Amino acid sequence: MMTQNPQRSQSTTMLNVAVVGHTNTGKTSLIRTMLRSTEFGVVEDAAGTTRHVEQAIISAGDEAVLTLYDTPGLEDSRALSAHIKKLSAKSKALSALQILQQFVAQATVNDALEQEAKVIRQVLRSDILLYIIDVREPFLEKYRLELEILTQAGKPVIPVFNFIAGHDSALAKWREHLAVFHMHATLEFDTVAFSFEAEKRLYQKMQTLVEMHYDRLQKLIDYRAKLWNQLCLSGAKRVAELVVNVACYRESKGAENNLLAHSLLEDRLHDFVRKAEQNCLHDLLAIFNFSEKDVAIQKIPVSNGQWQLDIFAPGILKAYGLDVGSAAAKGAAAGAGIDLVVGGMSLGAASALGAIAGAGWSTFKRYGDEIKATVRGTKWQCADETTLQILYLRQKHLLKKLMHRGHAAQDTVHVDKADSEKLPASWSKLVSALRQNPAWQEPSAARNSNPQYQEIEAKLVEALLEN
Ligand SMILES: Nc1nc2c(ncn2[C@@H]2O[C@H](COP(=O)(O)OP(=O)(O)OP(=O)(O)O)[C@@H](O)[C@H]2O)c(=O)[nH]1
Ligand SMILES: [Mg+2]
Repeated sequence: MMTQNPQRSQSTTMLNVAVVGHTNTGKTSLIRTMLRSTEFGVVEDAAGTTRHVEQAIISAGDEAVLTLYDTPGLEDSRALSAHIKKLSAKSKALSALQILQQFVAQATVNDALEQEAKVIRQVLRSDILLYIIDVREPFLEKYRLELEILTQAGKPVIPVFNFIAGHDSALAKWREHLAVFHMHATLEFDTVAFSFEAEKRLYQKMQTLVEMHYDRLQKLIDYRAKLWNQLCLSGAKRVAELVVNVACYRESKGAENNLLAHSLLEDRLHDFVRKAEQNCLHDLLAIFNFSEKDVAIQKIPVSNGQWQLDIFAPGILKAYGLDVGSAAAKGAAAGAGIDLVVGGMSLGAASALGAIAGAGWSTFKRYGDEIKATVRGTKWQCADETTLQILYLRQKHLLKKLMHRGHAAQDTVHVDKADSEKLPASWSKLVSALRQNPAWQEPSAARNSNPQYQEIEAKLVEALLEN
């Protein structure tokens, strides 16, 4: 719980935050990532994309805490600076702030500096400025002029370094230049590579710069942290549900052993697995607020709501670093994703027969279906080990990507490549327990309150969220 600070009188009004900077530095992108929405504004790799000031509210639950103002990028800093210098030469009695006020008051529509006037107007109305920097750019004269003008407004400024991935030395240089402007409280916030920590630090910087809003910002930080944890947990639970859904799937295969019947069963199983994975993908995107539309925009390797690399495609085992020479991969069902077994998966044919011979009532109750199946010669068909492994690894990878993907990202998510994802330590045990409980395939009150099920789900979720 947050603690009230009696020493500070706290503001009850909204905090107004202007996002400013040179054109094409990622201002709109930053706001998208902060809002976790791709709906806000227009993002484009071109100067002058944002033409008007646009606003978005950030709330802690139903309490609105701050308004973010997206502003057009500053383009002609040189002309702006020259114009402002001319104004101050004319009105020597005016303070630096009054000069800016005069500039805004005099600016007209179709003025050459109309865009710049919109920015400065918003700067003057705001409590705090986020100055977005593309660190790949050298510290040119135009940036120095921009900073001079912005600081003239007398508002606290948080320089935000964008495009930082792989640009350490450029970042260090920018720090040095900003120090000359007494700006030390800088922030690294890559708008395409989201990290909750960076978001938290941004609000913490605001807290130190505008103490009046300290408590409400703290409320916001706590709220966002809770929300973030819930989001990650929901994502992991959804993937666990997929693993359960597919691992518990089984279909009895009649005694008739013709090829046609076999291939129909195979198709059914494939369809089932594909659909299950597709539903999970859809839900994960929704949980992290990436819409179906974003799938196209964000170039996730999915088309028509399906993974581009089919789960049963040749080569997928290798892509996931799974042992291609393994028995499962070499067996009759290689690439088919099918385990064809007589009796229960866990028991195997031999032990199932053994169980019939010496089974007590409790064994029969538990494995009865398998035993009866064995007697009747029924075979069960289930998704094989490798299919389950790929499902898990692929979704774990996607989950991680979505957790760290800013809503400004427009590059391709490579989820089809092997990464460093690993199976949970107790994977085989978990899977075999699931296979023995086909009734768990769909959610039910009985399943969800079953301690063994709960333990399996918890282990899957924990493994999915660990780094
Ligand atoms: N790689 C990378 N690209 C980014 C990042 N931030 C923004 N971009 C890209 O940079 C371009 C400009 O982003 P915008 O958010 O439109 O920039 P802006 O500052 O709002 O631009 P104007 O409105 O024109 O002033 C887009 O193509 C973004 O996808 C980043 O952190 N990394
Ligand atoms: Mg913009």
